[in-house]
Amino acid sequence: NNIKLICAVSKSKFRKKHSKFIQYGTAGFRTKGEDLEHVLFRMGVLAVLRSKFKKATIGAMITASHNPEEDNGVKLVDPMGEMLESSWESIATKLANIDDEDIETELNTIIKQENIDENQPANVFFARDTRPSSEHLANALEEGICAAGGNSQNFGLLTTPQLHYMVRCINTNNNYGQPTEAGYFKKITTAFRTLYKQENKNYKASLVIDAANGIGAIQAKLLNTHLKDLIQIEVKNDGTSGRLNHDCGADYVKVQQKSPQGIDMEPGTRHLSFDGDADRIVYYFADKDNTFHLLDGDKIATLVAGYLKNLMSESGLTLNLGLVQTAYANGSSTDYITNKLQVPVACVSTGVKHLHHKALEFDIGVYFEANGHGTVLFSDKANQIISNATKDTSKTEAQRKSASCLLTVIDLINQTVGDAISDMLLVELVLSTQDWDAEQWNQAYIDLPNRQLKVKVKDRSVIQTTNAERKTTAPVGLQEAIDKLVSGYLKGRSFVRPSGTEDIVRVYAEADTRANADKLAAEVGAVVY
Ligand code: NG1
Ligand code: ZN
Repeated sequence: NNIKLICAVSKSKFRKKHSKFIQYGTAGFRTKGEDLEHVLFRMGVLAVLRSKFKKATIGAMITASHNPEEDNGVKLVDPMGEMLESSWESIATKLANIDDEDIETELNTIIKQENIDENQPANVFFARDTRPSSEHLANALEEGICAAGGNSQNFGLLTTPQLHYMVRCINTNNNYGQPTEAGYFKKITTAFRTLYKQENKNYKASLVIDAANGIGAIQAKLLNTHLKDLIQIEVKNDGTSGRLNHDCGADYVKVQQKSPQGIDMEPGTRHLSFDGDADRIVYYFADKDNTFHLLDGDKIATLVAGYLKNLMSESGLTLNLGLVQTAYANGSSTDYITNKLQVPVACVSTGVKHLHHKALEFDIGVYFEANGHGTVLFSDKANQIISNATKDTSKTEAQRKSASCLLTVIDLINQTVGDAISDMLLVELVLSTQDWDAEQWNQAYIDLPNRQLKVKVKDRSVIQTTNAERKTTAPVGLQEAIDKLVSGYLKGRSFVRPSGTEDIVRVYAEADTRANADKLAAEVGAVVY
């Protein structure tokens, strides 16, 4: 049977070569690429079991996102393109860490506990980013799938959100789109072409992408072939010389608050950075005095929510639109959403799955992490109401037209997960519609100066948090110490939390001035340490 074969292949080719514990965290497994071979084999096996369990195609993406080039990772994708259900995260962690000898027993336990029908066919879609270790790890995954008796399709090099899209397509009988690279581009570029406004005064149809020397470069260049008559896209840090994520990419630009290496900022031009697997995006520009301005996930979320709210009102529709953020959202953005946009805003714990989950509570849920990971979710009800409105003869023609526009916007958005390419087209669509340049977009609100720090501690798990990570409950006295420091600053806010992806504690602080934000962050960092 399959389990005997799995154990035989595991013993002969994919033995566990180290005893480092590795956990399926918020972004799957993530560590040094060289430590992952047996994990990938085992995840191939687990993906097959998950596929049998769900009676659907499961995805597996090999990437470590914005981590350094020598790292790698893998995450499983559930049938609708969403992240793996949390209850299976611990199953994955256990299977990845047990000794070679215990695999047989463990697999039998999973099959029994989850009541998996072994005769059910299984199918796994997988893809990888451009890291040097990714191809080898993809082979290990494929051998796991194969040994477990599953079918698979290897998509080669894709962005993370593209793989999520493929999985959703296949499991919805291609109603969501064709599960191919060409199908992906066809869906989003057709929608974009329908809506994009070409004649503009302020908005200029050109932009420069920092592709973090990753997979985003390949895909952005492909996008370019579809849209070159509409918009001029220049791809920098395209992997031909620099190292992946090294002094570039969305995480670098967001945290350092400066332009990446390899980009000469021309005042006024819209620049943007993807991360290593192109599920995050941030914009930035230099003003006429050459001052750097960041347009991060918060600015994207507010731009998009404002646009959708307008379209809804122009269509004469009252749907429940909401925005989801984390504690890292700039205080000014939250004020703006609440007081100016008058859209309800929710705050949840860090990690896309929390945001995604919360956004499902709205008819239209916009979610973005400040770091640029986000998307928009349309409920079935919203889809139906918008679609009906396009044909509703009791509405004016203008209202029906706005409803059609809204319906097309849905096709532009990758609802499975944050997608740098799709988010970029959405931003470009909104800016072209408003005829705004970067400066006008930026004027919506002024970010409070803020600072993020990483603090190395002996055991980060001693820090426990509550209230969407905005307060600590342990160790004793820490929160009181932070409160005391914060009270000394105008517009001060600060929180600390253990990272889910790195062995560090993150400190965040904002205050009225740059110097004060830096000072508050340093002071809070010192009490954590
Ligand atoms: P951690 O390391 O838990 O802070 C980081 C990001 C998350 C999310 C995950 C997954 C920040 C502050 N944190 O998590 O938002 O993107 O990585 O990639 O940006
Ligand atoms: Zn990423």
